[in-house]
Amino acid sequence: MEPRANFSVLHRACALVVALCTLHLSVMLLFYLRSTGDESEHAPPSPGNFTLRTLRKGHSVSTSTMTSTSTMTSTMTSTSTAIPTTQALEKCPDTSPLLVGPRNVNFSQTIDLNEMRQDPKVSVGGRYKPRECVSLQKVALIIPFRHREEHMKHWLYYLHPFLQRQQLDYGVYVIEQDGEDTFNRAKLMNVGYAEALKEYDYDCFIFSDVDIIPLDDRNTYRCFDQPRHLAVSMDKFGFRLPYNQYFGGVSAMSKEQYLKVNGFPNNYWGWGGEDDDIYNRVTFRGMSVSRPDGVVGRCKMIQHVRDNKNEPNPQRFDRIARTRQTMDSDGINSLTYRVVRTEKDQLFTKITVDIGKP
Ligand code: BGN
Repeated sequence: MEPRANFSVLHRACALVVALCTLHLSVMLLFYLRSTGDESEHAPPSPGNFTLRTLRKGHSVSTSTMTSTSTMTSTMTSTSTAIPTTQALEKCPDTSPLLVGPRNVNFSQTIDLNEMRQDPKVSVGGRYKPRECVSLQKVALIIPFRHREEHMKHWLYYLHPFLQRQQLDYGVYVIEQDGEDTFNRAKLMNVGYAEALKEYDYDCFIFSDVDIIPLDDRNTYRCFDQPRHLAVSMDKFGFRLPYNQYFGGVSAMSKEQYLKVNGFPNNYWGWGGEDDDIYNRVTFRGMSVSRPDGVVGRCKMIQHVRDNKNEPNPQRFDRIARTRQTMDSDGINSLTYRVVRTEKDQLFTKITVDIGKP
């Protein structure tokens, strides 16, 4: 009996050793498998994973980089629950959803611009761009100016909200003629074009009198396929065009259109004719004038007495008869002036210039 009992004890001990070995092997196998899984996470990542990590580290990826990298966008969408995402801004729509249509304006109310100056959306110099989308155009508003502070207040008061509802990326440039010599509206327009471009890569220019306020925000202050006349239906003219070729008050030209006509003429001193000259330039370069309809294009002019030193220019008839001969040598390519002073208000940039005299 004794050897049998010994054999049984030995058998049990062996079974225990085998069980322990199996357990040991299983545990080893388990650790091995887990460590292989971890390693695959640390292995050189696929482009998708790499992007995700980059984004996780720094959330300050610029918008433009995000839009141009499609893997980034798709990775972000699929893991959007885990990562705070910075939305890529889309282009603004052709028609802004913020438009309200016809609005009344009242020139008898006292304007206080200080509240408007507190608006954090407008940055110094009268610059604005929408936060909700990327504007379709970068628009510089050029306003020739002298001694019209009251009109300027009204313009700023009505136009800033108007342009913002149109979702434009814009800047306001008031170009003041220094001194008291005869006024030259067209030359100040050329100066505005040149000065605005030194600040920002504008692609559209709105040339506006300081006293004209549009009444309907569907009249978009932007550029079109053809040079655009915007002040088409003015109260002063019974809400209609005074004549078919009229291109005064407010007009819009893209950089390309403007350069094609060599800008405005520089030698119209005093009132009248310079807008007819640029109209001629437009047609001589094979372009036509586009306009909004007479309802959308309604606008009001602030009544005022004629400015000093802006008497009707007696030479204007002769000059507009010669546009074809003069337009290549008189314009943005022959512009000379001297900046006297630049002032940055919260709502506009005012550039005072010496443009000489007749
Ligand atoms: C026109 C003026 C324009 C002016 C409009 C509206 C001339 C040129 C000689 C025919 N043109 O008569 O400059 O914008 O009236 O006021 O004077």
